[in-house]
Amino acid sequence: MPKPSVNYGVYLVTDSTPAILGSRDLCAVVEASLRGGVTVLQYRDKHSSRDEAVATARKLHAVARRFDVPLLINDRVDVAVEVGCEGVHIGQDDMAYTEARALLGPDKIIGVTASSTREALRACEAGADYLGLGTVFATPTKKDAKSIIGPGGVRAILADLAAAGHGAVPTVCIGGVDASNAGPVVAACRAPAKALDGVAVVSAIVAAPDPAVAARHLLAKVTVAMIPQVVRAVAETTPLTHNMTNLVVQNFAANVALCVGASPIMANYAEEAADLAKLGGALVVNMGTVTPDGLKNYVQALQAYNDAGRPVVFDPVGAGATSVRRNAVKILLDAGHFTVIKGNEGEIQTVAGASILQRGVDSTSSLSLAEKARLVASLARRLGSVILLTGATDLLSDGRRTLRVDNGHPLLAAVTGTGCTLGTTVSAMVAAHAADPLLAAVAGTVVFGLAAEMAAARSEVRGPGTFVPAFLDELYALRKAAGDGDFRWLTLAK
Ligand code: 3NM
Ligand code: MG
Repeated sequence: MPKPSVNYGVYLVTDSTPAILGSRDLCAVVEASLRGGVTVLQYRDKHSSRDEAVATARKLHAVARRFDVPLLINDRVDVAVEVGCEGVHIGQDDMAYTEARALLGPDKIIGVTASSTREALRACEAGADYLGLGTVFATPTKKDAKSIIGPGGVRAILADLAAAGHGAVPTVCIGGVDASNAGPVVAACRAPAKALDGVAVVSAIVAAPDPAVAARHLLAKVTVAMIPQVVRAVAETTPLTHNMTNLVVQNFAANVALCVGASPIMANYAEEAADLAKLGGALVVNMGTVTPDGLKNYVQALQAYNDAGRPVVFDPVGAGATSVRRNAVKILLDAGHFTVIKGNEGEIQTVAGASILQRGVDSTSSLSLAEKARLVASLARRLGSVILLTGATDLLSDGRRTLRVDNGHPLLAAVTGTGCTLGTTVSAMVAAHAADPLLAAVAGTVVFGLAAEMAAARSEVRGPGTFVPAFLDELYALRKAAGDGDFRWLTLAK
């Protein structure tokens, strides 16, 4: 079995002591946190007997597997071996990395705590799969913490790792992080060439009155704080966005792609797709103005990008408007896999199999926010895609993590093709940050909505006509700011 790929975004470390856990059941707390969006789990228990630890670890492993989240064990390598979970986390005073690796074999994850550049480099050279950097802030959870290094200390280690060629080793920070400071901490821990991959917390979730809500808040803060990394990756890599899109928006979509820093190609002839898919970009299949020929081309291009392992964004424009389009959705869903599916409520309901009748391509809304959240999460699980349901509030889910975005402006709805160009924007982000398509889709959605808000606020913008050029300018300005390492604009995000 290959090493599982891990999303380090919201990393929960457990604590079974009464001071943190109270009288609650650890498995119940962990299950709630997983519902809230925890992405990786570490069982940390310094007090239980070996038998108790093995029994608890087995239970936690069963819970974590239901959420497809890896379980790591703190320190007690023998427990991890016995339980057969995904790996361990070792501190500087625990078993040596090489010994742990010998016991676990090559396919398990081994994370190492580091408080200094020296410790971090040594762990990377030994082959650590990720690093836990800290202690960031003094915390009652770990009273014997040796060194409080602050965000500045974390940033310095990250810079040194990048300079030493270890920029690809994932990192989280730990110690005193919670939803109230996670955003600023992630921002402050960013070195020019290396950012954090997530934050690790104990009490922010385990001691919270509602661990699911706490995890959801933390996930939202961490995700927003990681958006600049994605925007910057687009600015730095200029990914190809191959649009097979409708004839209404081709010019607008190409300009939006350029403004966000991508390289657009508007190629509707699928014979080109196999060559284009090799260029490291992403494909947009936008089925507005669909024709029989067009549909055949979408299928062929989708399969070419699937074969190349490159992302595909599906925009089922007007999916519920006609039987032709409903049928096209079925054909496309059967033909291959989409990384992201983006649509308004009627379109997403149609993708989910509901037979609703949309009036043209317009958006209508009948579901509550909670119903929309359930719809995107269940559809995401079923299709293995990120679902982005657009509206005044946008909802996004990869089936495990569900997030809302409230950026945007009513003028977006007064201009044709803005929804389609959001699909193009998302494709650029997913191309540049394929490792986490949900984060990439959130980044595209936030940047798009933020640019609209900033454009609408400009004095020369009096309506849809003056909005469009201002919107393009603001998208361009956001990308330039991210490329220059100026992330202050994110404080504008709601
Ligand atoms: N390790 P809280 S700090 C388990 O610095 C642990 O290596 C640390 O708890 C380190 O999120 C810590 O409640 C406790 O502050 C973090
Ligand atoms: Mg330890």
